[in-house]
Amino acid sequence: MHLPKAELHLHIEGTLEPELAFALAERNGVALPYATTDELRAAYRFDDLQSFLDLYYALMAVLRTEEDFAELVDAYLARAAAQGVRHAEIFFDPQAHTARGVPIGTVIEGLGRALERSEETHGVSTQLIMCFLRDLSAESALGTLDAAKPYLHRISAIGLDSAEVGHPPAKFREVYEAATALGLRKVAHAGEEGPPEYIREALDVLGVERVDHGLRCLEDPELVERLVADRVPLTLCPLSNVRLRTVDTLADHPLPAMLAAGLHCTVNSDDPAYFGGYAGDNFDAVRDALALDPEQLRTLARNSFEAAFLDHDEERRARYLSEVEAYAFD
Ligand code: ES4
Ligand code: ZN
Repeated sequence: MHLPKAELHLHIEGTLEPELAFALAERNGVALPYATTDELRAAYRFDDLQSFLDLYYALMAVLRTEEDFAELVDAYLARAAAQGVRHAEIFFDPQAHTARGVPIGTVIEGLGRALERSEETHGVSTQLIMCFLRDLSAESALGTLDAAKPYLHRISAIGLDSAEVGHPPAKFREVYEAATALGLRKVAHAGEEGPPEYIREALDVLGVERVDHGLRCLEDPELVERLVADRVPLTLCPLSNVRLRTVDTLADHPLPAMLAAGLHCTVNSDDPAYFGGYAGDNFDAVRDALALDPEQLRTLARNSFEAAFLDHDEERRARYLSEVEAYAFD
């Protein structure tokens, strides 16, 4: 729980807890199809990625103003800091907001306002990763990238998320080329529900530097060999995999086998308000269900800082890494 760690796979919209959702709904005059927070929580039972996404997009309707986005970030950072997170690279889904008539500037300035005081307020360094919804068109993604141009100083990377199957990475080749030209780093969700081929495409066609999830690489031994050889970080999300039924139970999660294979695994929370826990909760859960020993946990924490986009601040990375090495498990 308190082991220093970097969170590298976190959708800020997925940190919207029922209590905040109801408070924002009231403040903004948005009607929710649930009477109480308990009733809403009871709806958090998912069959697959799409059944989750349906609720995730519906509940975002309560996010309308800069202040809403800033409050969302502040609430997340407080929880993350309490669970040992020292650095967070945070996804957001601009198209999920602009489609509802919320301007992209409202989203980014609201998030940015809370993020710029995060080190001071929470002791967490942060970056922002702008994700494109892969079930929308490449043109929509290009338009979003264009609309984000006045705010690029706040954004370090782009990502690709939402419904994976049927929307292969190659669909977004042009978008990733344009982002590269703008000096942005690149990640993408691949191999969560989609086949190993999507992971190859994300690497070969999009040039991603980390793979978000990447779980299904295990079906392709040659791909595993390549990911190990190239030390490509995978941002795994164990509790998410259980809730979205990618794995049957946490005890069945292949994380130990992936570590043993030499894959550069990290443990993250994905959508913690929906999936039963934040970064530290994910660490505790895999420790308990998979009997990970302290050195395996330390490796996961070390991996998270090694995979972080901290190339412009290697001193900071070294400081975080030395905190990991100095950590005493009790
Ligand atoms: C997501 Cl778990 C997951 N997968 C793909 N897209 C997402 N957006 C938010 N959570
Ligand atoms: Zn995700």
